[in-house]
Amino acid sequence: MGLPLLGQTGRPLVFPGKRSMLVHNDFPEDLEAPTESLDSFLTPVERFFVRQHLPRPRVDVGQWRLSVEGMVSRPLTLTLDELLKLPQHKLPATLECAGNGRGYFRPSIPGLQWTKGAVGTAEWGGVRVAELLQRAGMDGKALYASFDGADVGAGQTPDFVRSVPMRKCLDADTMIALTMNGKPLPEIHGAPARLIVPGWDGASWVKWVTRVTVAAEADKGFYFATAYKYPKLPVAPGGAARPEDMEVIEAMPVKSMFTSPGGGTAANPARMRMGRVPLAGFAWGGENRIARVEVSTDGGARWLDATLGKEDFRFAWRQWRMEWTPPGAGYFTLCVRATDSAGRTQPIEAAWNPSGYLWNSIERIAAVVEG
Ligand SMILES: Nc1nc2c(c(=O)[nH]1)N[C@H]1C(S)=C(S)[C@@H](COP(=O)(O)O)O[C@H]1N2
Ligand SMILES: [Mo]
Repeated sequence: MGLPLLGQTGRPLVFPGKRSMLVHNDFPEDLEAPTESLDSFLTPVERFFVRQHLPRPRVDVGQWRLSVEGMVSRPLTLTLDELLKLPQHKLPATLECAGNGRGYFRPSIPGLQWTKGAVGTAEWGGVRVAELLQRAGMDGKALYASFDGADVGAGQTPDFVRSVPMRKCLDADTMIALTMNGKPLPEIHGAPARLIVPGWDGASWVKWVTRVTVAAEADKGFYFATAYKYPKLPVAPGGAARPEDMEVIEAMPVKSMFTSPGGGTAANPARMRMGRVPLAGFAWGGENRIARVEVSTDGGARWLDATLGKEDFRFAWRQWRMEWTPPGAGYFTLCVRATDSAGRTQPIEAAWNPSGYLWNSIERIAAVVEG
């Protein structure tokens, strides 16, 4: 989509630890991974997308504290060292922005024009939220925990606070992560601590967390009460939905992508030589495992099962592969679609919605085989 690559915008761009990302915004940083760089089960930090609404806060880890307050009998204030001494949990999980793919909706929708790379998978390590709530003596009548990060509202942009319903907070895989791919969480991904809400929209994964507030109600601020909502009834493309018909996005839908070949639009098809062509990519299904991935090399007329990768975790994407020998030179439309363990599969065309969330159309890319 003609975005500048890191370092190609004519001025020095310094994004700590990042390499060759598509730059949607440089301040605050919104960076997307080129699809062909997402070729490993765990996404290296240097290729992991970045999304933030507000300028990245400066966090002094010595001064930083995590408080657990609200409907609790023993409010907690923990240092990073204290958190590191609590039982640690580890989990590979896929993180995707609800707006990933917004750039493909027609009519187009204002907001970041993400293509396919606002997604990645890391191994997250840290302390279970349930462990913290239990230590704090949570009131059994609480229905939500709200998570606030060290970033603060700026200008017209309000503070970023997100609530998570108690049933998901108490899930053994919901955690405050202190590590990403085995190393301390990088600053740009929320150091020293961020929330991991496996299978759910990235907006819930609050970075630079400083405060957990246990409550009977959800937060009433913009980022929970208004943003990141999806219409419960279908909306005609370009239409509107009544606010009372909007629901908070929780678990993500089923989706798949190609990482090999990368790119591949009709105007700029992926190019390859005759012979054996490795096709590969990922499929993921929110809170569900991937049951099946099918690939078509003729625009969807005939589908064949892809081979699924050995890494099979409930909340992480599943790699798929297929070797293709093109029947001859020419132009091909390559497609991939996934089905998850709940039997959900991808639509031909993702439902248009006013904020452009949850784009998960059957993936279609263009390839030219040279004779
Ligand atoms: N404190 C804070 N946390 C945040 C955000 C933010 O703006 N502020 N953005 C959220 C959104 S919308 C997404 S998609 C993920 C992106 O996480 P990443 O930058 O580590 O990839 O962070 C989430 N956590
Ligand atoms: Mo997001």
